Amino acid sequence: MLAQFVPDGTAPSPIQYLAADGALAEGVTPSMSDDEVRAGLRLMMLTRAFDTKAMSLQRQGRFGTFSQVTGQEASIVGSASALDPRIDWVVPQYRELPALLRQGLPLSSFMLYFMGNLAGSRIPDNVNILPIQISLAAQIPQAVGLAWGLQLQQTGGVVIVYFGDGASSEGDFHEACNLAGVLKAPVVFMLSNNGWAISTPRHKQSAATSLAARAPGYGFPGVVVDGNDLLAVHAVTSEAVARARAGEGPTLIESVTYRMGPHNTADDPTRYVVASELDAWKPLDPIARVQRHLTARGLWSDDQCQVVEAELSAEIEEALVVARAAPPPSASQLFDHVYADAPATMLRQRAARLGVTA
Ligand SMILES: Cc1ncc(C[n+]2csc(CCOP(=O)(O)OP(=O)(O)O)c2C)c(N)n1
Repeated sequence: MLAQFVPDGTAPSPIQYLAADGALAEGVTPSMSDDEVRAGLRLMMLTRAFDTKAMSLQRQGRFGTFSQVTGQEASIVGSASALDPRIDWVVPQYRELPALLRQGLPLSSFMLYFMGNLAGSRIPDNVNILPIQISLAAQIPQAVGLAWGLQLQQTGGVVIVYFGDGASSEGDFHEACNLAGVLKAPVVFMLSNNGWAISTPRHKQSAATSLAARAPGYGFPGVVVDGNDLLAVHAVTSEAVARARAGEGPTLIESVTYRMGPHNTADDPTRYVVASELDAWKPLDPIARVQRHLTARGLWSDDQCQVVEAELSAEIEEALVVARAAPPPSASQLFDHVYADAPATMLRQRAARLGVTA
């Protein structure tokens, strides 16, 4: 597969294992067992169901601004499933819920974050993730620093850092790639090219024909994968993780996928996405593709689908009960953890808010 890594600036066809109808490409051996594929499908379905729930909670005023994953489930689940959560780390942007869950974050914790409860920002011990990052690309140099640390400590761990095509225009991305290449840091750069950065289309984001083609300029390989193909994403990421673990350094994966929903709950994509574009991507839905693949092999059915959907719905409701039972955030939390030594202006604001003297 490494032979397909981009050697120059041309845009190669994305690596694909599963056709849109779910058929496995000839001569291809999946890197996931059937059980792993079923677990991956379940996690993708959970993510899709949660997107619907989160949108409804946001509309009821119970959730803050939330970015849905819809359309990108295979890209995130396929890549995260290539990790060993005991030693590997996930450094997210803000659209990677299933990767956080696979690393061990409870769904209720994730909910608390969007409920504005500080407890949702407390990552449990032994869950190898960094916090959600809203400031675009700021997480990428941090991921390289983390990978460097793991390299120095010789843990054998690998870091995967997620970001979008928009974030890949930031200086932080390029500086991080440069340092990672020099250090041969054990990091996988997972670039989710979902077609849009809010309302900026991919063709206005960069004149480069392939975003993965930037990697050789930093001294490591880049690869383009069909991001709506669970098996292909898993295979490509597994290879990149194996390279990193073996001391061979970083890989840039450009996962070509599509954001099928709004940028977030505050966005209305009908103002800038033509309906025909979304229609063209619908038959490429990553969840339906895996379901078709498993159905053709006698490993999935409509009945099973209904059972799993009911289980996932119950799982989400249970997590919501746990999140709602958490003590509500106190007003003083607004001021905690902002500065080690609070400046006078903030102390005054704190006193005014809490009704005490500064
Ligand atoms: C440094 C910075 N600049 C601008 C923004 C505003 N902003 C939030 S999301 C976004 C688009 C990000 O697109 P992309 O990186 O492709 O990720 P996607 O949301 O499509 O997954 C922008 C411009 C920000 N959060 N941080």
